[in-house]
Amino acid sequence: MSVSAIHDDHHDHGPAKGLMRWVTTTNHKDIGTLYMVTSLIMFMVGGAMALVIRAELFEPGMQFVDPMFFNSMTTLHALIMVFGAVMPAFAGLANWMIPMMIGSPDMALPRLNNWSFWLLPFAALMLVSTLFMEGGAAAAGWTLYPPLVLQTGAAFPFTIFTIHILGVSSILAAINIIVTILNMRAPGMTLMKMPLFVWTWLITAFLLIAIMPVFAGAVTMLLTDKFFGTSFFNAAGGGDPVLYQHLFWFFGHPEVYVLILPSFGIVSQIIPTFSRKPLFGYSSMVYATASIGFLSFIVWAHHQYTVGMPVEGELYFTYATMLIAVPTGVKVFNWISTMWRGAITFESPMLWAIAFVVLFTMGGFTGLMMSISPADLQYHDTYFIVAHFHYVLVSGAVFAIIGGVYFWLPKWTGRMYDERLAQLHFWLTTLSVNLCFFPQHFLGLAGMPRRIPDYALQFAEFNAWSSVGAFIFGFSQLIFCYIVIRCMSGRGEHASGEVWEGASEHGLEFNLPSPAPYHTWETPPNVH
Ligand code: CU1
Repeated sequence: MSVSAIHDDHHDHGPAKGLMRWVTTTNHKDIGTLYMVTSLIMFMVGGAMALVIRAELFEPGMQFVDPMFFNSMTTLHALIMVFGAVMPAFAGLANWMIPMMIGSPDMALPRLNNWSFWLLPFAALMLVSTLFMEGGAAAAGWTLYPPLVLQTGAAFPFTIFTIHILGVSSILAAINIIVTILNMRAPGMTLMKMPLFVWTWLITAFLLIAIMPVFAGAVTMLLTDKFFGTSFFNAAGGGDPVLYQHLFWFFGHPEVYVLILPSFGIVSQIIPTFSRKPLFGYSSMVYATASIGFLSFIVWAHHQYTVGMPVEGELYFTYATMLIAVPTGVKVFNWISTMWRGAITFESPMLWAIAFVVLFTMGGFTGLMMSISPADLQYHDTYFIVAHFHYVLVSGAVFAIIGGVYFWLPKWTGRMYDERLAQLHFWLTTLSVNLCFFPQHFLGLAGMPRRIPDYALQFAEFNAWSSVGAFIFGFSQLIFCYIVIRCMSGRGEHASGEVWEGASEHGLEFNLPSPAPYHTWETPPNVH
């Protein structure tokens, strides 16, 4: 093809318009937006399911739903929040921010990028559609343990197919992120100059590539046990259901770090900006993230203390798990040291970041309690576990994501969000998240099991408080939706080119060589 033919071809078609622009886009900012919007929608869908759960648990007895539907809600709430809300939000932030943070014109593999996004909404739709299949969703909890999961109905193979598609999507995105970071950095952008968000995502991407195939393998073994006569997890055929737990948690424990490491990165961008100081202990942050990533692979059986493993195993997994508190502590101290004697201001992104540090640390402490195997016999499968992981994932991961959205939304949309509404959103959310999840610690310690639609009378009061908190939390997010939609639809004050001016030389841009494309927020001209 001659040069003029290429030119003519370009001239005839031009860039796609309307819906086709979004379907065919290979632009990292468009794909980032698609991921973020999908994440917000799934956050609201998964949140609605949480409210069904909390409505049923508002008082003892069965009021609104039958037990099987309740089980479907707990299962789908978890799968949707993990795979449909939090992971896509991180992928969206990665798409928007990583190329600009490392001075690259786009992701390294733009068409693969399009494909890894578009797998997601279809997988998410199929997952939600299992609710309407005969027998309801595969209601065995998000961990899909056999033998229970093998008793679920028509939804079972569809749920597994959904997991395969989500896994392919995650692996492709992870490959793209690694290739981009390793090959597309601007001259002078050495690895140890990269903003922390880029570092945390690089390590997260390696975790994803290592664990998703394990999960895919484990659920495929479930599938063959049910439909092709194998007995991997069937004791009657020489298998062992505990084998599934080992496979699942070899995936599942690193997976929870996939859900938190990018949050560490976001918070490490926000805190220096609003403290007007460089991040304290940059290299120790990088090594701490890498240590957490490594340790996440060798602690999985702390989820299985009650299966009757040898005492040596319990000791090993207890000590190995406790070791993770060391690099995590390094991070928390680094964030505090960054704020120490800084000229701190409390705009919304900073409020979310500070709340993250406080509340995530509390979730970390309860995690430390659960790591002690003899004590865990008491906590196992109780609401204490539910309280723990919601502190880590809601006031941890979700808070960091929301903080990141407030931090970067003005840069993405060119509009400043409404700071007063955003402060209202922050305080309503922070108070209600604690009202919702703090009493669940007491419920768990008093012996209330998780994943049940009804409970004994003595648990009534804390459950009522928890449900009130959940509803305030849920409805407060409508404020967030309004704020985001307002900026996206081009209403509100114009944001300046240097949104967090004064702060910015010391914040996220402190490492960029100049002139950095990041400052202008324009896609460099060679892209389109
Ligand atoms: Cu774990």
